[in-house]
Amino acid sequence: MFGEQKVSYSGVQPSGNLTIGNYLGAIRNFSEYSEKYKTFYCVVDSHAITVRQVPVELRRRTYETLALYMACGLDPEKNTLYVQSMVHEHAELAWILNCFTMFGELSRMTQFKDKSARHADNINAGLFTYPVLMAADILLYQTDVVPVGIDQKQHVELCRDIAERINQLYPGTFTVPEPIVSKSGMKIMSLAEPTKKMSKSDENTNAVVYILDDRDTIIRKFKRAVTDSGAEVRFDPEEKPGVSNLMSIYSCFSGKSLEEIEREFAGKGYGDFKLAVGEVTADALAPVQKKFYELLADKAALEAQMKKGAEEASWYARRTLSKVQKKLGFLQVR
Ligand code: ATP
Ligand code: LTN
Repeated sequence: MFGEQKVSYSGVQPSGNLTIGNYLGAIRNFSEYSEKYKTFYCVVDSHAITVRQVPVELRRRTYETLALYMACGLDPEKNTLYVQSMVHEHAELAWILNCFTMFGELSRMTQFKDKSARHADNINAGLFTYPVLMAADILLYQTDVVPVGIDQKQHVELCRDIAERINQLYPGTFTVPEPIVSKSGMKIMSLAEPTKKMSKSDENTNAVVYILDDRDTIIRKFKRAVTDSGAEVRFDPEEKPGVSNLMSIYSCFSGKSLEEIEREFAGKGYGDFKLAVGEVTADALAPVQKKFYELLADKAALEAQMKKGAEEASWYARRTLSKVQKKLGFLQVR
């Protein structure tokens, strides 16, 4: 809550090409709050360097992620869209929150366990304290709701614990945020291993549908998707994880319920179904892609947006940071 206004906040890392998992689980849901909430959506480049990045690619993806936010329907007049490293208060509040976060809490984070297994040669302190920077992002804006995919729920819950701990010591410091996980796009699975999350950092690009894949690629990837034995299009994530994942994707893009989909494909084979999933996905992404390429062609306009977004965000961030510093006993002699 900032004044009378409720706040929605979320972020996406510019660490790879964005997938339909990022789209359905996160970005598509951001605009739901644009009308009634004060909304902040951030390109979290500081989070991205917890795993090694190639500088030219990080730069390119930072532009691309901002352009994708806008192409996915986030109007910069109604939402504050900005880049994390351009607002230095994030790093400053993160340090303070580090001093209120326990080693044991961070050790329990599943993303840390997964990522340190995947990047065993680079288990840096930033990877470990990643959720603290994320808590700083959220708490700086006195956020009420955080729309994320299910994999990020644990981080938002840790953020709540940190906020409550600080509020107990220094009452009224932070709004305690709530994670909002959309039901439909909760967790889109890999097309090759449907028990694993579809992830932009997956090395097998055939397992992942990117928002910017062209129509033929999308249709080919779905055609090749792993399905289950049998031939029945039925939703059963335990017994039929492959088909169920495709049904969720089809449902998200077409707006049809799972029952409607079962009826639509009763008596038809997996081939027809997979083609339909590919077509509906390609149709839904086509306008997003068109808008994206238009926006990306004008770098100067994107940079102007980054500047404007960072100025807007800084105003809010400065107020919270200065409030926290005062409460903690830091001098504010200017
Ligand atoms: P990485 O592969 O680098 O770990 P990622 O694909 O998980 O990245 P993030 O930038 O960490 O992407 O996530 C951005 C947002 O997209 C988060 O809210 C996350 O929960 C959501 N998200 C990511 N993948 C999926 C998925 N497969 N299904 C639903 N939501 C997802
Ligand atoms: N950790 C998140 C990205 C992220 C984020 C945030 C999401 C960074 N800061 C604040 C919501 C709110 C992820 O998607 N991996």
